[in-house]
Amino acid sequence: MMDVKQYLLDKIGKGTIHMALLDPDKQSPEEAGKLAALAKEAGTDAIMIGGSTGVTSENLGATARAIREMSGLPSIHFPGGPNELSPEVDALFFMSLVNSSDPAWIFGAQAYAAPYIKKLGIETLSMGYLLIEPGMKVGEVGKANLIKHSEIDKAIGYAIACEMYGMEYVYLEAGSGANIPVPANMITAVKNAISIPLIVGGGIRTPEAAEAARKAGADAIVTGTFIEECSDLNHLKAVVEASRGKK
Ligand code: 1GP
Repeated sequence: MMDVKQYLLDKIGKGTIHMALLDPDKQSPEEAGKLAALAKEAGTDAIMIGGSTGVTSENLGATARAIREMSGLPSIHFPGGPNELSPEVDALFFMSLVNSSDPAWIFGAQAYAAPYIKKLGIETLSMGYLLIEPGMKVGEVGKANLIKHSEIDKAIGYAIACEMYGMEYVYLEAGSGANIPVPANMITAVKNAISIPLIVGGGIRTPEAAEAARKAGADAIVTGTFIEECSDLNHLKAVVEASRGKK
């Protein structure tokens, strides 16, 4: 069984990594496997699996299996709620939407799912999930008190609190399909305030945006929509390569 935590730490120790997010509701497991293989060829380090709606234990498990068989990359479940779980994934982000206005998204869903996750023996990677404007669908569904681009101190406060709680990662999320990714100055300020790895995602779909997030200090860059829409290996490579390496 794969130790995903160690795998990620080893990779992040060498530079920023790239993770491709696939939504199991948006394509067949076979197509997801093909996309994962393409992403692997482009240099991606891991595949995240998740979506806000339409994810079931069945499509999640079948997608994770196809990713493993067709790309060999680790799959990390990025849950949209407590009712989708599969032992087929290599790890799960055990996450709290820390700036939600609804306790269910902060600790309720987690308390509900935790016994099942334990029973299934899934490796957990604890993560503080912080929603930045515009937040998109996950901002609405998660009832987030979105952090504005000008509210750097607020983002820092949440991130330090996540680290003090013992969380292993902080994720600055602009929301899938965001027209503006998390700004570089916010990434840098948060990165400088914490010593745990910083994940950044939402709205990153060009080499320039990926490079800006990496140079600002992101330890991991997530792209979702872009991977699903990109069939051109060269463009995929350009974004993945701009994401990875020295900060
Ligand atoms: C969403 O941050 C991720 O959770 C990815 O966003 O789909 O905009 O790449 P995009």
